[in-house]
Amino acid sequence: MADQDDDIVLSELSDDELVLQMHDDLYDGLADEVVEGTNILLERGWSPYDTLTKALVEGMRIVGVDFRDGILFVPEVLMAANSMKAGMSVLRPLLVETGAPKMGKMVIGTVKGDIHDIGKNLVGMMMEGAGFEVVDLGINVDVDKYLKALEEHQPDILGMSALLTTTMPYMKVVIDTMVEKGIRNDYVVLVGGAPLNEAFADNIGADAYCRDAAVAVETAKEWMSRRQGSALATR
Ligand code: B1M
Repeated sequence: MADQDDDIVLSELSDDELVLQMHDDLYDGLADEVVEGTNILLERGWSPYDTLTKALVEGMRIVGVDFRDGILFVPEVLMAANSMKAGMSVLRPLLVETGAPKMGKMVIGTVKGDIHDIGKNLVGMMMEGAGFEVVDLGINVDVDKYLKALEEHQPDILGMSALLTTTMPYMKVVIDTMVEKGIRNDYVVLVGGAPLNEAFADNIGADAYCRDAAVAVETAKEWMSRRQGSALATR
């Protein structure tokens, strides 16, 4: 693969060829090439969102399939993840740059036991791009850390991410603790991550399940306008 890649000049490829090559480069953990491809697509007038979803997220989806099927292993997937992050770092300033007035505040973190952060980071970026202030608690966040952050930052929204079937039940631990402390209804709780679905979100008492970062933004906006509506109604 490396010899073949040495001969490829990314800037000479058509858009479609370049996107496919970026999927390969992401798969092979070639961060510099992924960054170069990302820049080329942007220079050609691609939107940051299309570049993100069609070149990077789709590349990571392919990695996920081969990881599941035992073709790729953790070290290779880590390299792919680092390449994905390298591409995302080019897009980040473009996705978060916004003249929009502040929409609200969100605290977000990946739950305890889980170190997957690419999806969470993407959600954070897109939320910032939509005008939300985002406090990112990182990965492996336990209930105490979530509660401390809620108290300290007083957000409108709590976002939780989980990518493992073994860690998604921890979201319920956090929500149940919020109920026990009488603060559950002070916040909108949005959850996301590949193994979740709407039924799970309902079941654990979250306000909504967000399939992807774009849905997270739309859902957050809807909940903010509902909250503002009910605040006005009670005045
Ligand atoms: Co992991 N891993 N992994 N992994 N990994 C999965 C999740 C897995 C599905 C792979 C597979 O088998 N096909 C599988 C889980 C199986 C299961 O639970 N049923 C798995 C496994 C098993 C593991 C380990 C246990 C492997 C091992 O050690 N044997 C281990 C667990 C470590 C741990 O967390 N304790 C592990 C480790 C790793 C790496 C470290 C190598 C790496 C993570 C690097 C990193 O994140 N920094 C990794 C990766 C990269 C993946 C896959 C391949 C890709 C995840 C990803 O980044 N996707 C993943 C396969 C897959 O998901 N198909 C897999 C791209 C990202 C943009 O999508 O994260 O879904 P996603 O986020 C989306 C939406 O879900 C949503 O919006 C995002 C953007 O659109 N969303 C939210 C996510 N969070 C949200 C929060 C919100 C709203 C929306 O709040 C409001």
